Amino acid sequence: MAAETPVVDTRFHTGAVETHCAYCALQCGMTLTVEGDHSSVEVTPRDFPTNRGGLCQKGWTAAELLQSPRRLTAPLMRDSRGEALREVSWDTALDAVADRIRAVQTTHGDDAVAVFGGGGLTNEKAYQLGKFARVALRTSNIDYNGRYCMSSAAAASNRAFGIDRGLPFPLPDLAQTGAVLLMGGNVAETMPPFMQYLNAVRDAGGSVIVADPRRTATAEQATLHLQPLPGTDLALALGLLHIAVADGHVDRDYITARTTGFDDVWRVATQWWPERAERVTGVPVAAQRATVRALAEGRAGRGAVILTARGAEQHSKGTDTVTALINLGLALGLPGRPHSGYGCITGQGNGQGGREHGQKADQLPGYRKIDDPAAREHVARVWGVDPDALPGPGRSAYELIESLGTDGGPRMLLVHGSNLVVSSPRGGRVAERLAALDLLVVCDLFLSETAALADIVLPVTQWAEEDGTMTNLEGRVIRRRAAVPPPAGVRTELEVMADLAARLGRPGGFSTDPRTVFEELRRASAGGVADYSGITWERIEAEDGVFWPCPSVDAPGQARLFTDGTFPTPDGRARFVAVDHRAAGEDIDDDHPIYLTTGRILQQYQSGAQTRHVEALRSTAAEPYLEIHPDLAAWHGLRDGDRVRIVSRRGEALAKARLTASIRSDTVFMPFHWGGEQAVNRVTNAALDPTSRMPEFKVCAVRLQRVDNQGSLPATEPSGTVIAGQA
Ligand SMILES: Nc1nc2c(c(=O)[nH]1)N[C@H]1C(S)=C(S)[C@@H](COP(=O)(O)OP(=O)(O)OC[C@H]3O[C@@H](n4cnc5c(=O)[nH]c(N)nc54)[C@H](O)[C@@H]3O)O[C@H]1N2
Ligand SMILES: Nc1nc2c(c(=O)[nH]1)N[C@H]1C(S)=C(S)[C@@H](COP(=O)(O)OP(=O)(O)OC[C@H]3O[C@@H](n4cnc5c(=O)[nH]c(N)nc54)[C@H](O)[C@@H]3O)O[C@H]1N2
Ligand code: SF4
Ligand SMILES: [Mo]
Repeated sequence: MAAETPVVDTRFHTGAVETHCAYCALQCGMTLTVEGDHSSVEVTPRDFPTNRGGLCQKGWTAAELLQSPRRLTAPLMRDSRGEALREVSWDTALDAVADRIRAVQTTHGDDAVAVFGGGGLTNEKAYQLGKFARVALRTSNIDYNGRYCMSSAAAASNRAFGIDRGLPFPLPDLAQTGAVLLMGGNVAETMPPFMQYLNAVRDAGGSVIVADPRRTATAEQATLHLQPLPGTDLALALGLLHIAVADGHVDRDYITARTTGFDDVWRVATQWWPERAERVTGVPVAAQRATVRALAEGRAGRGAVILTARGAEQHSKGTDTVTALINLGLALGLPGRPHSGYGCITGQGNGQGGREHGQKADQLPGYRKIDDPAAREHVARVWGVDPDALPGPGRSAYELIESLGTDGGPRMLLVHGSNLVVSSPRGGRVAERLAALDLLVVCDLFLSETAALADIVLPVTQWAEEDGTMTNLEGRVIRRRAAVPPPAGVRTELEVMADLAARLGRPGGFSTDPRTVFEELRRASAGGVADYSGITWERIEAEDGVFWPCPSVDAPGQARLFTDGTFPTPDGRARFVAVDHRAAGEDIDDDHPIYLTTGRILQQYQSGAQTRHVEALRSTAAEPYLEIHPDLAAWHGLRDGDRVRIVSRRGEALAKARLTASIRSDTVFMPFHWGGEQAVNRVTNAALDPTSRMPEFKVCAVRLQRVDNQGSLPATEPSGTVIAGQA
């Protein structure tokens, strides 16, 4: 089966290849040592500025992804739902996809074909996917999983600073600061090598303050742990600003010289006296005061930094929460000072670059807005098309999913780099919408839960099988290098897009060479906020990565933002934006009396589609648990290890109870790395942030039921799916 010879890059480096990890935004530097026949690949950490020789367990074991027997190596197809997927040739699969695109668009219009991308794709693939959607498919309906990730922080940063880059400085600067307030991040599990920078602050006598409803491994190592109720960070931020003003810590000169809008912000914060903030958040007044004092002392010395991660951001008020924290930072005069400012810890490997080059519904390359006529003109010229032919803004990720198969909604979906049936909120509804499609096409490495639902599955190259660039959490553009050839039968997504565009007879030029695509990306991004035009692959290699914005090949990229005292806004000033606290999308009641929050554990990555195939990770984290306070457990008659059903107004999930006094007694926590009945997203709430369209992954109301049946949870992986044609 699948007899054609794949088009593979033959320029594979042999021996030791310097590259970066397969997974998260820290993009730890590692060397892959490849045996001559590519039969074994060894990982060793490199001394790169983000990891300085450190790796987490996922990084150490990442090479297992390259040799997994469960890797997809041939296109799969079925003619009707209910039939098993069978192996087919690339020509059969691509002809079928192109035929259906044509048929669906003829009947239902161009927008009836939709695309869902991913923040793990290289810059080249993300850029090409945005272009493919607008030029080859002519659809406005493209969005991606970054909408679930950093969209709230992105919206807030753009609103305040006119630019959205994860960190405003290289990560090692963080170690030099005097105080860090980390709101809703558990980096000890999500980016372990990051901890060295926080611990350096603490060990030098500075303050590290972590706000999390759980006393996480990160909070354990902090100097102060604030333990707010999920969904109340906005009230906490307002309370902190109130104290900053009342106790005389704000920087009046900075506010006058560099910002606008403080008075409106203060009018709201006057209402948030510390006792009121304590009542809403549960954070004692003394701890609030200590937090503000620590930030003010840090500023007076080496500096102070406010960081947010998903705990504060993944809410229906995530944008306003981040805004309130930026307001606090501006009032203290932090952005632009040495080792100071606001930063968002981005998430996926290319979470930063993935949101700059056009796979977002409202965006064109270079972080341009798709409804800006000048932006359309510029990008259309690079693409060789008429600006009027470019579609306008499309639907955001979850709204796109909700619209699938509805009247006027898309009839066909192409997925590139997301296991969205596991990772989207309100999973039951998501599965229903996917089932209503005429055709679901998934490009993946593995038969993920989403791929298992597809009509056509296309096996694509991964990580160490391809060349390209990624943009890490610092805004540093780095090189991903091909170390091993892909298995026979696998193609790159650049090839898939080129093949489909050719079959559709659509213009624009879709190169299959990542470097050629990067050269085009440079031109397309030139003059945009995220300007990559001065970045070349050679510079990246020579300079340990290049920071954007980088508009000139003759000048360094801008590693540190705002240091000249101005901001990339029309008047050069940062903008305070007045926001007030509001309740979460849903509150507890008699039927659903407990708060549920969700997140990550060390050993698993995202939907688990990759890490559940790595034996060392799978064996140490085989199934989800529900973190629950012993008092709450006693109330439910639950003992450690008992099976428990988590029930919300939308659905239910299964986990094993893990009793721990480290979590608030009104809140339970469950990681989201598993599918089927073990998917916590069957329970979560799809309430969206009105600005960023971020779903509320981090708080909803549930009740718990003890399940009598003990032992392991039922297996949920699609590994049992029998594929016709495979032994
Ligand atoms: N091991 C591992 N590492 C990863 C990933 C992974 O899946 N696994 N994914 C990567 C990606 S894409 C991302 S986005 C990052 C995410 O990195 P993090 O943001 O660090 O990860 P989370 O576990 O989602 O959330 C962090 C913390 O928020 C807390 N929290 C929950 N609700 C609230 C709240 O209302 N307020 C506050 N203040 N805190 C709250 C949770 O208890 C949790 O400890 O991790 C990256 N790294
Ligand atoms: N309850 C809850 N839900 C959440 C979150 C939460 O905190 N709580 N966090 C949200 C966040 S921050 C994120 S980022 C999302 C992530 O959730 P997903 O979007 O599901 O991310 P992954 O599980 O990483 O899925 C990536 C898929 O792409 C495949 N893949 C890897 N590389 C490539 C490639 O180059 N090309 C292609 N085509 N495929 C590739 C992988 O095998 C995998 O199947 O989950 C969100 N969902
Ligand atoms: S912290 Fe992130 S980039 Fe580093 S080894 Fe772990 S998963 Fe890979
Ligand atoms: Mo993420």
